[in-house]
Amino acid sequence: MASVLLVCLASYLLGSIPNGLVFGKLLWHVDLREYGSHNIGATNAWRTLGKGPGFLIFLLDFLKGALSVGLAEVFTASPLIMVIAGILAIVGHSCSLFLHFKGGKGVATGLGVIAMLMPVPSLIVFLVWLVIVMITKYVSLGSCIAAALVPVLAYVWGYPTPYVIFGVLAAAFIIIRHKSNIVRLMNGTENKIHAGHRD
Ligand code: NKO
Repeated sequence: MASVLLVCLASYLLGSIPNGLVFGKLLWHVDLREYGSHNIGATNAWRTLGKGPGFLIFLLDFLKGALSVGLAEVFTASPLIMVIAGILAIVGHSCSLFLHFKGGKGVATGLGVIAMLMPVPSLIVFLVWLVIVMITKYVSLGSCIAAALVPVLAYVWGYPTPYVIFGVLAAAFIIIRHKSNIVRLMNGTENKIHAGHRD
């Protein structure tokens, strides 16, 4: 029981680490919340600071999700706790303890989570995201469609019900976090991605 509580706490705390904000300020002296989409995620780091910083923030945010599920696997060996740890990492990223419960949109952390929970579907989800982003240049569109695909693939691949439920919850959460992007997409005012542009 103690290990379950510790894993849950660790996952939320790991998720809460605002990599984009911390490293943006530390390495590039830029507060990502003041530029571009004002988001602290990898996309806004790429947009505002450049490709290298964008990739670094993606990697660090991805690791928060992967590590949380990995810790749950090692310390509890319970698929249900792995799923809960994944959700807590995503929620931590978006409702960070260190940012007055604000934060990012949960995409890179979510990919880290599903890479551990369901490796093959996560690869497909990533490839779908990549194709959409390359064709449309809208990262948010890619993220929302990719997220919606997670529960579908979890079901098709025959994963246990908690994984499918996780997929539904994570997709809904991520899409809700993209509310302002969706409004911009519908208005035709969403930013197309290009690297290293501060506006
Ligand atoms: O700044 O509002 P913005 O335009 O930055 O950013 C919108 C964007 C926010 O997300 C990010 C992270 C980008 C990471 C990209 C690689 C991951 C692609 C895989 C997507 C799969 C997500 C499914 C997770 C379900 C749990 O969208």
